Amino acid sequence: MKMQDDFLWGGATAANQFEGGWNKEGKGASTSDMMTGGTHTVPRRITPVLEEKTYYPSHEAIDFYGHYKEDIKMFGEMGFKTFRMSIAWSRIFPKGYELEPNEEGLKFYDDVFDELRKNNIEPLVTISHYEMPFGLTEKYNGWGSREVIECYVRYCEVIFKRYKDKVKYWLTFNEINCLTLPFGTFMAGGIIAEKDENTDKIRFQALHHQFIASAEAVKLGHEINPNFKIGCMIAYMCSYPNTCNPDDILLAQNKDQISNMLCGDVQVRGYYPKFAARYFDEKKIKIVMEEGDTEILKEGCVDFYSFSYYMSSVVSSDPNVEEGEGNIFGGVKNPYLKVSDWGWAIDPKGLRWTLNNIYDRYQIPVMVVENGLGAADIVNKDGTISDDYRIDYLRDHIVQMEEAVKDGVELMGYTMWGCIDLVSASTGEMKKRYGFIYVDKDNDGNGDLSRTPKKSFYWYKKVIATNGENLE
Ligand code: BGP
Repeated sequence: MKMQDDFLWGGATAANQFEGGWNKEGKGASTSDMMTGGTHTVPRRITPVLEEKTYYPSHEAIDFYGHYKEDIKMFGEMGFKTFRMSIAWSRIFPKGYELEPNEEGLKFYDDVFDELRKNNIEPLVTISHYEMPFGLTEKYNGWGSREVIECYVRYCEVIFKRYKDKVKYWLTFNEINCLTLPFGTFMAGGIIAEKDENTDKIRFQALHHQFIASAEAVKLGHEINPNFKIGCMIAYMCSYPNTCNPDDILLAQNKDQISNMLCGDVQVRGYYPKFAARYFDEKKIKIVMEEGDTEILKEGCVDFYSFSYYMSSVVSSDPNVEEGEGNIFGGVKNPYLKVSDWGWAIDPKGLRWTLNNIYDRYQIPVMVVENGLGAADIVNKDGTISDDYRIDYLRDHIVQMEEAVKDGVELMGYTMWGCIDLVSASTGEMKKRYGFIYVDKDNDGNGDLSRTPKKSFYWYKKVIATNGENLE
């Protein structure tokens, strides 16, 4: 099967995981610049001040900052129609609360967008991908404070105006629903919580602030350029019931509602779903809303729904059922699925289910903006990398994506995650590689940063050239 002519094939990245140049030309420290990484520091630590002998993987990352021309050329060679990247907010507003932007930071993205155009690649820009200026954490404790909305909207106004003729596709927040989970507190919210603090309340309040910020950005973006297409981005966590016990079915439904639909509903429909009220009540969460918030949400609905998909999980209501290692989000092991080297359950059919589920609910264009396999690649003696396992993973997912299109889903595009090796968000490692392009760098920062196409590079090139028809 072929996809429609304007299907957006491409790859996805995020500034904090691949850009580097963390303090170059006026850039301020971002929240991710305060997160440790490398073999010896998993899980990642957050250091409120930079420690001298500690390794911070985002500081250099894979230095896209210094290699962007070479990298974009390789994306062009693969035939990318689109490239998903994020802007490092602290490159534009170093502390986050300044009134004037950093011109050198703006200039860098001008150059990147021009280079993409030269290679016929349409940029797809995430405005905030798991980072914000650390200055906003220090001053406001991140998205926990409402003041940050104004800073975000000011940042959006600057980039929307500056790049209005260079960028058409935008995403307001990466995986916004990660704020519904404890691990998102700092990574998605820039919030430093006390060890014993119950973070539910603060996270859901922060989420509300992001909803308002996103809605204001959508409205503003459309005023600046009515042709902008601005989307939401959800980490879709598809959860199966462990058995046909109605308790398991209800548990899976509830998980889908809170983890996935709550955010999609607010951003696509413009209001909180009814089930949220009960959840907040039971959790004793009281969202502080200001006058006018309801209207803002209504006026700032997104144009399309984008999401990341890596795996599925299984939930059980039975306390005697053992939790397995099927997923980073916990859950029961699924006996029908294999897992990746990092324990993520590989489930291509779950992608078809997810696409149908989303489209049935919202009936707006959908895009898969992250999907891929983190694996420890081995460089052969002759310097080649035979990542057949990655090709298998991607092929199986693309097949199911095409099935979903046959089911009727209106699919805009597919950007494979980590199209060039980059730093892992959850572990801070380099070893967990996703790319079509190998980057010579290890967990502790050693390597010459040279780039080498893997076997999957040539495979994906053929997939794009045949518009998804030839997956062999
Ligand atoms: C998503 C994030 C990405 C990316 C990806 C893979 O949740 O949006 O930033 O990192 O997951 O995860 P990891 O890097 O932890 O393997």
